[in-house]
Amino acid sequence: MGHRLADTSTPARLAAPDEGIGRDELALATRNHGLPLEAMRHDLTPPGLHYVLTHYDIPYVPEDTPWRLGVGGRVRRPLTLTPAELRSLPRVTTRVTMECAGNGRALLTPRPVSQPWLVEAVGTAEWTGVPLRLLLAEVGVEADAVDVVCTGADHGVERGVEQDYQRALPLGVATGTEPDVLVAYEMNGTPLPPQHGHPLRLVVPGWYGMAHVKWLREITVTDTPFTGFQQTVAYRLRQHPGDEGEPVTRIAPRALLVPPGFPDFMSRARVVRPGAVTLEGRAWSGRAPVTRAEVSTDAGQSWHEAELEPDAGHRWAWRRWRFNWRAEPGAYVLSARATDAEGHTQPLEQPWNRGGFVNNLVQRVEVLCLDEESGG
Ligand SMILES: Nc1nc2c(c(=O)[nH]1)N[C@H]1C(S)=C(S)[C@@H](COP(=O)(O)O)O[C@H]1N2
Ligand SMILES: [Mo]
Repeated sequence: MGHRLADTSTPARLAAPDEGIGRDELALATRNHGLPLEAMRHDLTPPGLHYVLTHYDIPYVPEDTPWRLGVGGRVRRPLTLTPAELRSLPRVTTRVTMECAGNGRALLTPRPVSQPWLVEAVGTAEWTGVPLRLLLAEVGVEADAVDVVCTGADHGVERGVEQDYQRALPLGVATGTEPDVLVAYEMNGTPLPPQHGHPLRLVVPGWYGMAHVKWLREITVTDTPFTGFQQTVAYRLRQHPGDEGEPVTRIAPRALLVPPGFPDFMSRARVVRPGAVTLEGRAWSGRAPVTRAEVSTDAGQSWHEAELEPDAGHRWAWRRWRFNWRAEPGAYVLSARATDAEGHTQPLEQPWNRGGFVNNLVQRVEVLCLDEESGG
């Protein structure tokens, strides 16, 4: 007798054709939260409005908790550092748009059952910390090193596998300078809040959220590719449960609209009055700089060039775009589409995979333009 965890080979579940969001998805959706899209007006997402995703529990780390970051494995001089010691090392601040790889999942058919994001799993912050490459240079990586495994302090069970949250970066990414991967201790100039990884987290500009390990306590250099759950079971693009699948890495391009006008409480559909309506939004890509944003007012049948705000040099952050729309009475579906310097853009057909990852299908925003100039 005794209790056992579920079979470790359980694949993630797909919802049945007419199955609504269930209690398990609701429980995730109330713990984790998205960016209210109107907050995309801010260049930097204000505290508390940045999206949050945590697989297990948020660790309780009061101020007087002695925290140690170990750096070891295939290195010549293993190190243990306190957050205070990290703060005395050279610091870098980078503005980064972070997005969950599962963003857009709940819009897929069939729907993979997991955190049911619509399109709001994104935020932009300035992260301050020590470049990971400096720490790795300090410890002296052995010649046979291949992966840098990052371990968080949170612990849980996922599809039957009990685990610490762990993700690896290839050595070349961990020691790269384009971008600098950071061991961050500040978000927007203040110590990390609990939900964003206090006291230390990894920040990997341009990569989907799963790589940015929060509550970072251990960095381990390995001489074999890391095969942990979050690397080889989760976060892979699979059509069938048995596929090996491609790993999820960098953020695919996406543009979103700041919702125009005002909302209907229940449907969230938008209402505008006839006349000039300035549409605005954000566009980003972790693969190459965004070079183009387009807008459609007819559900993606025709596209118009939007004006991208001047490049302010924040390569890893979203860019604002604007478009002047002349709204006439009627019902519309508004969309926006980003293209980056490598020509990656967004599809009009859903890019489906079993995990519901990297779904950058163009957004659809239903808008009703009223008949008269003034409402009642
Ligand atoms: N230790 C730990 N790090 C983690 C996670 C986690 O559950 N545990 N979730 C990851 C995922 S899937 C995402 S999308 C981002 C979310 O970061 P945020 O909550 O700061 O926005 O954190 C990543 N880092
Ligand atoms: Mo995520």
